[in-house]
Amino acid sequence: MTNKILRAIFDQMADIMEILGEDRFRINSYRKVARIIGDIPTDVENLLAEGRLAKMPGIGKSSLAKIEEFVKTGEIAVHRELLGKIPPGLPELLTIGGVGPKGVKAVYDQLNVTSIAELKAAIETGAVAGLAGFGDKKAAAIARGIAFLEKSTGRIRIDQAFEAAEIVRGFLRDVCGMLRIRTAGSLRRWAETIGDVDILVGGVGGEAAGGIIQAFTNAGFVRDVLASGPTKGSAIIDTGTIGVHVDVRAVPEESFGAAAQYFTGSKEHNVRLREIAVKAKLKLNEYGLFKGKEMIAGVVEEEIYHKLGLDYVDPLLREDSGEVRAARENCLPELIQLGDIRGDLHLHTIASDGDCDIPELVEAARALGYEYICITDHSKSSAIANGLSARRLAQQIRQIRKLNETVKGMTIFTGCEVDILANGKMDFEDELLAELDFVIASAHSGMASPREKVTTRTLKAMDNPYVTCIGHPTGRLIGQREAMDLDMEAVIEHAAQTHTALEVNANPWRLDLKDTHGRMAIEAGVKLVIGTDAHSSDGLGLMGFGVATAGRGWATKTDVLNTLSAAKVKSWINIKRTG
Ligand code: DGT
Ligand code: CA
Ligand code: CA
Ligand code: ZN
Repeated sequence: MTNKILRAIFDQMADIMEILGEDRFRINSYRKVARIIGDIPTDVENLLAEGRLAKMPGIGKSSLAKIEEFVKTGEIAVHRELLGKIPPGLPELLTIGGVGPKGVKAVYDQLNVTSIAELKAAIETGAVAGLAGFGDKKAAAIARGIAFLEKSTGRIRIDQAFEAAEIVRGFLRDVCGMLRIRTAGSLRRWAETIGDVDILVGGVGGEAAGGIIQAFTNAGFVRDVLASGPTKGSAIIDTGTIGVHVDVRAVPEESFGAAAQYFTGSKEHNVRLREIAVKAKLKLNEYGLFKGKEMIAGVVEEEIYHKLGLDYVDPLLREDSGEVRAARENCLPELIQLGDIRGDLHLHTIASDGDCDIPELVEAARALGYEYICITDHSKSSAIANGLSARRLAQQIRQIRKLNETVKGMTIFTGCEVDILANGKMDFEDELLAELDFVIASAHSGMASPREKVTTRTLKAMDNPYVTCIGHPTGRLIGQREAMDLDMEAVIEHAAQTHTALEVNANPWRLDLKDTHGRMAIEAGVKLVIGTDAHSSDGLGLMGFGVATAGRGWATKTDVLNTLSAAKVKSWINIKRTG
């Protein structure tokens, strides 16, 4: 946790110095320290104690002193001084999508803007657009960023929520010993954003429950206590990067299943269940299912569903979108599982903007038990991502073919994440695309264009016989950038017609297609591809987010291309190519 806090502090010092127009060299060295600390897997405190931190390249004497100071005192004096030099509202401006330290410096220096409210006002008067290097387009983009921020306040990404839940669960495991601990709420349903994290501790009542709640609210990671009672505690915990609202509830053993059911929600799903209970002259609440005074279910969640005449409903489906009826009629889908995935078809290497080479990705895939991977670096128009030229891609294809001769137990498909250009054409000629096993077509620019334009461009990309799949179809970045205004029905219909798969991008920033769109696609008979879009070997581990998102869209194994064997994936691709 120290690593993350330090990383954030060094980054913030660099930001503030940039706003203050200080020495570029020092700013860069702080950024570098931030990156190094953020990347090392070992706790900085240990490295420091063992004297290893001092030997790391990029960590100079003065940075080392600051890190030591933080470990000893919990803060860095220079950091506090820097914060004192700027108005308190400025750091918040940096959280607006598309506004960096340079932008903050400009509006602060030239318009004396010191808060988001003032920035909004300055955009409305046209003052921001009038600044050198800004203009109407940039001002409008900032306004959108602010609107987005205001709308999304309070909800966090699922990976952030998981991280918070892990911190609290680890702590509770230590405090509670053998007791049962379960995550509930939207996190257990793998919702794409999380309002707060709900955790249940089972098997405790009376004073023991109060003790557990108290231990939680007194824990070192707690920043603010919102409520603390005999069975429930609410607190904002510090994950090192953000504050996360976590609710912990202690429930007696005989009610553990009922509490899990109740607090997993969704509220709408629970309303449906209670209706069924009422019709059967039963009572359902967080303590159990009751017939008169007699409790007929409560210890295990499954039993509650069964006693209501329902099949057990996977938490992923508990959104009141037809699952209760399907549970009554024994026709719930058999959801895709992580273990069904046989390969990852969206991976970047050092050839474009990734951190690993192909052999490293092969090893990471092997560790996950995969049978194949596909290398999909960026194409030439993605210049900021160091996209490959046609020549470099041709070279990579040769390299992969050679590797396939020596690598055992893994098929490496040749591929590319090719930009869809503004006119819907692909960033490479068909002849080159024909050399690839698997082609992802993705839009990386012009995402704020009108509906008609973004839709037409996507449809046109699917007309290309070599395009296997549309990557992150809407281009959204959760909490940061709106989805493209795609006509999703048209996109899905065209995907079905052209035998083009649609990606469920597993990166928790994207989850794109999202659950409801995935379900529309499946109903139209469109194949999904779940890809991690990994830029490092760790990135392959994100697959679970994609599988859960597809599952929330009612996906079964057969709906997803990369549950097939390598040979079958290949023949599926060839259906479109041979027309
Ligand atoms: P979130 O936190 O906004 O991402 O969504 P949830 O679903 O985690 O909602 P939360 O934390 O307010 O409550 C957790 C679960 O507890 C919720 O899914 C269902 C249950 N619950 C809470 N309040 C009520 C209520 O007033 N009525 C019913 N039926 N269920 C409730
Ligand atoms: Ca919640
Ligand atoms: Ca809650
Ligand atoms: Zn990608």
